[in-house]
This record gives sequence, structure tokens and C-alpha cells, in this order.
Amino acid sequence: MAQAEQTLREALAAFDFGKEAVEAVRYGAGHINDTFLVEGEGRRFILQRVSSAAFKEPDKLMENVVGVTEYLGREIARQGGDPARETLTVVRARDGGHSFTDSQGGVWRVFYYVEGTVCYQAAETPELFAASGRAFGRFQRLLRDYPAATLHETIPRFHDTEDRLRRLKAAIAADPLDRAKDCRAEIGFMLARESDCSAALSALREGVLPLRVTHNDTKLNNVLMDEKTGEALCVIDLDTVMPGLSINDFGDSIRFGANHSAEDERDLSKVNLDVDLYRVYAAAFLEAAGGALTEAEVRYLPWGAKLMTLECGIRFLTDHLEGDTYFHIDRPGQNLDRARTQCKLVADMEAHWDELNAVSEACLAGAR
Ligand code: ADP
Ligand code: GN1
Ligand code: MG
Repeated sequence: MAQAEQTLREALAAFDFGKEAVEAVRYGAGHINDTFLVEGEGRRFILQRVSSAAFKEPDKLMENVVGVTEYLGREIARQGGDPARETLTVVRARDGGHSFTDSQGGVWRVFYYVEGTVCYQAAETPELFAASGRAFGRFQRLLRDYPAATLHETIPRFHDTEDRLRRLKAAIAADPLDRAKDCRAEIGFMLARESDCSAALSALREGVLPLRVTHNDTKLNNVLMDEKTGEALCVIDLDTVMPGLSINDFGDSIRFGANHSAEDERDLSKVNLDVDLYRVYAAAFLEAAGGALTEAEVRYLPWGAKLMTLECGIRFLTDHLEGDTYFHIDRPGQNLDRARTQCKLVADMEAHWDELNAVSEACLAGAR
């Protein structure tokens, strides 16, 4: 797909920002959509071109986003909160639709910018990380009774780790850019964990883990923190809200946040799991989920962390081999660097496996 800038003007004209000649600037650190900040009359907006590489059915995606944000808005209001700040609000296009399709087939949508918030790229303090845990735990609880059957699967097999490994194997076999030779260690690391890829899926198939409505992309930078209170305010990036596993929502947060390095850090000596951050997040997530999780889910939390990290590494490596068509990159080799940090974190989780399981047991004991 062409640069979003090529049709940005068309998109700007399709929505009413309250004044003529609005400007848009690239915004945020998401890997998937093209995000712009728009200065409208008296308020700001987020304008996004939905990734066509990630999302094949953007209309269905928008149906999910509208359904979920409206539902959350009602629940938040019922509990005395402020829906305008605590969830996203979709702004309709001039033609009344929830999105606009440009002359090249790109799909654009607009949200109100949630003012007075900060979006962090790293868990700078344990308190901050705990706050994000409360936000995602609360998200789980708020959506507990959401009619799951009405949700479209926006990315088929999104957290199907077995399928992700199959796709990695296909990319290794095809190796269109002759890159596999430089990733032998990472490939070996991932293929050696083939049986692990089935751990959560087997538990789901056997009825040990339940399917729930989950966020599926619970990175720290997918929650906005209140600038004044430091508390988590608004869970964003709702494109992958689908039926899924609670342990994956837990695990993806751990993958990204329970360490002190960037996702693409090249010095792997800096990439280490911080078990204290893991502990702090687990307690906050479970408390805010308000008993929504079963004992089996709590016991599988370490698997959620390990599998989301392994799976994300598999996805980064697959994208590197396929020519970086899915995750945005700013420099060559970035997806390989990302894959390497994920391998390092998985190895660290394995090294601390008993401690991670002890966290679950302590949480269960505390809840009794
Ligand atoms: P991606 O799928 O590419 O990650 P996101 O929806 O997460 O896209 O948006 C990218 C970034 O834009 C976020 O990490 C956040 O910094 C910012 N952002 C998105 N929506 C809003 C909003 N409504 N208000 C304030 N910031 C936002
Ligand atoms: C993407 O959209 P963003 O940047 O919040 C990706 C996640 C990955 C993450 C890795 C729809 O998240 O699955 O875990 O990058 N989102 C999608 O940083 O594929
Ligand atoms: Mg995001």
C-alpha cells in the first residue's frame, strides 16, 4: 500500500474537524496503523489509516470498534465514570459513516484525542506498570458480559501460536530475500519450542481455559495514563478485541512491560525479565479483573507471558524473512532485532519459571 500521505488530504476532507485547512502530523509509536494528530477547532483528533496488511475486512473491524466503545461507554457511565475520557469515541465522517475509504482503497477513521493523558513506551516505575495492569484487568471485567458472538474475527488465528510457527516455517522454506542464513540461532530457538506453542491451545481445546472477550494487544502504549493522577485512564487500540484467552492479555503486557529495554534493543545484555514488575502487574491485573479469572487461568499466567513473547518473536522473525510487510520499521533489520529481544525474554522466563508459578500461587492464596 502507498504512503498514507498520498491520500491524507482526501481523508482530512472527509471528516468535519470544525475548521478549514486543518493540518495533520504523524503521531505515536504504533507498529500497525498510520496515525496522525489533527488540530481541529477547539479540540484535537486522532486520524488513522487502518493497516490493510493487518486487517482484511475494515468494515467489520469498525463494527467491532463501534460496538465495543459504545458498550464500554454505557458501562463506564453506569459505574459513575466519564465515557468521554475512559474509552475511545469514534467520530463519524461527513457522510455519516464510521470510516472513509479513499481513492486507493485505504480506510480511515477518527477518534477524539483523549486530552490530559500520557502514553508511555516503557514501564518507568512499578506504579505505572501496576496502573496499566489495573486498566487491562478492568477492561476484562467491563466486557465480561459482552455478546462475544457479535464480534468479528478481525485477524483470523491472531493468537494461534501453532499456526504462527507453521507460518514461520513456510517463510523459512520460501526465504524470498535470502535472510534465513543470518537468523539461524533465532530460528533454532523457536523451532526447539514447537511443543510449547500448543500449551495454551491444548488447555483451551480441553476446556481447561475458557474463551473470553479479550483485547489481544495489551502493550503499555495501548493504554493512556492520566497526566495528573498517574492512574490508567483509557484502553485504546481496540482493533483486535475478539474472543481470546485472558492469559494472553496478561502475557502480552508482561512481554512488553516487565523489562527495562526497548522492544528493538540491540544490546541483549540490557534485555532482562524483571520478576518484580511481573509480580506487581499480576497482582494489579487480577485485582482489577475482580475475580473474573478462574484458578486455572491464574495458574496459566506464566504460560501467557511466555507464549505471547515467543509468538511475537515468531511473528517479528516471519516478517523479517518476508520483507517487513506487516510491522512498521524505521531501519533495516529492526524486525530481526525485535525477534532477538523476544528470544532473550523467553529464555529469561524459562530461567525464572518456578518464581513465575509462585506468583500465581501467591495470588491464589491471597484471594482465598
Ligand atoms: P497501532 O495499531 O498502530 O498501534 P494505536 O491505535 O495504538 O495504533 O495508536 C497509535 C498511538 O496513537 C497510541 O500508542 C497513542 O500514543 C496514540 N493514540 C491513539 N488513539 C489515541 C487517542 N484517542 N487519544 C490520544 N492518543 C491516541
Ligand atoms: C502490534 O498495533 P500495535 O503496535 O499496538 C501488533 C501486536 C504486537 C505488537 C508488537 C494488530 O501492536 O500484535 O504484539 O505490535 N498488533 C497487531 O509490538 O498485529
Ligand atoms: Mg497500538
